[in-house]
Amino acid sequence: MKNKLDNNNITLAIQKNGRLTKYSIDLLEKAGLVVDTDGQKLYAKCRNFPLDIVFIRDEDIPNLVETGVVDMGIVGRNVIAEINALVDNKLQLNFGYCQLVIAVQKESSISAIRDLKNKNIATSYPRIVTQYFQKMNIPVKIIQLNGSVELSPALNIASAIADLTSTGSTLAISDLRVIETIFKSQAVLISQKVTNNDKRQNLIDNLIFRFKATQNAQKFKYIMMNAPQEKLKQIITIVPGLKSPTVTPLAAKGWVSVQTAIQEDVFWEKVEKLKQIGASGIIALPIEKLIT
Ligand code: PRT
Repeated sequence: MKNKLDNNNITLAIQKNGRLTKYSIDLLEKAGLVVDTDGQKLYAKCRNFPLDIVFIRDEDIPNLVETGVVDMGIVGRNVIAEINALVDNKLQLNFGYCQLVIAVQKESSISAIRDLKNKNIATSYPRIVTQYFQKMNIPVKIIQLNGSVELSPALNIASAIADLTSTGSTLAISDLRVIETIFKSQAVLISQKVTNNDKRQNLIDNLIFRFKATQNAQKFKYIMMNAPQEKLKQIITIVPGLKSPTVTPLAAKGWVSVQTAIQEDVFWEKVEKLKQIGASGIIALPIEKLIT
């Protein structure tokens, strides 16, 4: 694999086959990077940026980044914390959200963390869980399992589990109930702590800049509307835009067209207000990139 990569290119490791794979590729595409894969999905080349992508199991990514075998990686925060990898967390990526929770059987008498004193806890995350219970000053016995952790209370292997959850359906199906959330995670972009190569560092910074512009764009919509000119002041207060809205007169007397950026999370609330004061013909468009 290595000799197929171009040494002048920076390398990004993403999960080979799992929950983060599609989101990671989507992120590259949204940032305008055209990726040619060899079909075997071991590595891919970017056609319009000096970037090679390698597809790897997610638990191997932090070490490869830490040791400089690859320049960057996309991986869950949970994996970095469990491995205790010394890497730079460059960007939260807003996907791969999950939580590491302590759960017990629904009918268990255990209701709080302190009830787990001297009990067995099954988990695939022994480091994070050990640290948590040490911090809480509660002695427990950690049973490390690499799969099917949710079955361990029913099999009498453990009184509780510490496992990742996103929708909660696996816990529900296994008749387990959450008593505590001990770690929150999402996918992050990581790079080596120190790079002595300025050229590579420039490329890394450039790539991060593109990802940020893509993320910013997703937080906003571009909005256009017709409005009575006399309401313009009120409209600017509701949707001030990045600096201020673009305002152009309409052929219809006393009317203007207002164009501006609006934050996605307050979109409906603001549109309601705009309608109430007389704005009409409101059109909202996605923004592809936003450089602030
Ligand atoms: O296969 P590979 O070695 O690459 O790793 P993997 O098997 O750990 O991969 P994968 O794809 O399962 O997880 C990759 C990353 O996705 C994790 O490291 C987390 O950062 C993130 N993630 C987000 C999750 C979940 N959500 C998640 N729900 N990882 C695992 N789960 C599992 C959980 O362990 C449990 O078995 O999903 C089950 C519970 O899901 P819900 O939806 O029923 O709550």
